[in-house]
Amino acid sequence: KLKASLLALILGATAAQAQNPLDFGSDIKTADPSAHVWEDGKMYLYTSHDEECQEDFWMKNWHVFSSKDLVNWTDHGAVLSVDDLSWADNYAWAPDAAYKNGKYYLVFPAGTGHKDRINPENSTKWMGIGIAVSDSPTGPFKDAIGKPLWREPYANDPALFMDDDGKAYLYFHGTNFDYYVAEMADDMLSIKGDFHKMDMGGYEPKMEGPWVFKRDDKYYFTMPENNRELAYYMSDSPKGPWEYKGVFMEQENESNNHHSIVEYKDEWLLFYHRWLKSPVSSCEKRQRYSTAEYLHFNADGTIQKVERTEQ
Ligand code: FUB
Repeated sequence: KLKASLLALILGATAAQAQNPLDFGSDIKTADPSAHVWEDGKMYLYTSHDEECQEDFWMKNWHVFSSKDLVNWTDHGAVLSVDDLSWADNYAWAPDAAYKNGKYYLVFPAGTGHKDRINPENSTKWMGIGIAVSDSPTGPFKDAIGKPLWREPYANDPALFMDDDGKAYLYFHGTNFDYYVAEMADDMLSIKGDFHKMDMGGYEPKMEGPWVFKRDDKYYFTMPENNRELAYYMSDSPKGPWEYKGVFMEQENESNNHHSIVEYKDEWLLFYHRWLKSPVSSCEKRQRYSTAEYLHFNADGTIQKVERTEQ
């Protein structure tokens, strides 16, 4: 509660209003929050959406939430669904967004088929990276190219980083949980050249959801190491090579985590998800909810360890 109260006080709300997990006004289960502050000064979260008591991450749509104070949130609903895609019918997993030249771009993983856990050679599942566009930060978004921008047996967790010079970079993790990067073309609908496997400085655990940000001319590549602990690397370039710096949030409940980091009103914030028991659902299992904490840096630019806020 302490951090939630501080969050509210600093941002001008009353402590009593603050909530963690974030209060979206319903018991909606959201995961993989990608946070962005656009020109109107509001915080926008682009999230994936778990079905009630989900089993196999069969996920069907993406939501957008916005807030002026990080306490009161508006759910703008499902801004894109796999039903809107001609090439996928499932796996609406972790999205990200970018703004360029008056348009908002949503990058997302989606796919089709099934994973056969007993006989993996019978699996038909594949996932690709799509891109959708809208005139509004809250959508609705429309598939911009009618096919995946990139397709692999497993291409997941795209992240878009917009550098100060206007160049956009797309990151994702591929079949072997390696990270790839490419610069986006100026129209944001294709890439310049090819994706390159990034040099992670020789330290390569199994990895998921990348998130890149820049602070004081240093680039930070952050990710859930082993899907769970949030760890980071630093570099002088958005394409690496990257130097491993360590874990800044420990794992919880031996469950996946997926996060984003953004500066807002001179504070750095970490958005991520927790697996928590619903106060109202009949589901016995923990389910995913979007959550936020402050992030603090040391004088040398390294990230201080973050503790989860109590419910
Ligand atoms: O939400 C579905 C998947 O779970 C994401 O793509 C991963 O990063 C993990 O959070």
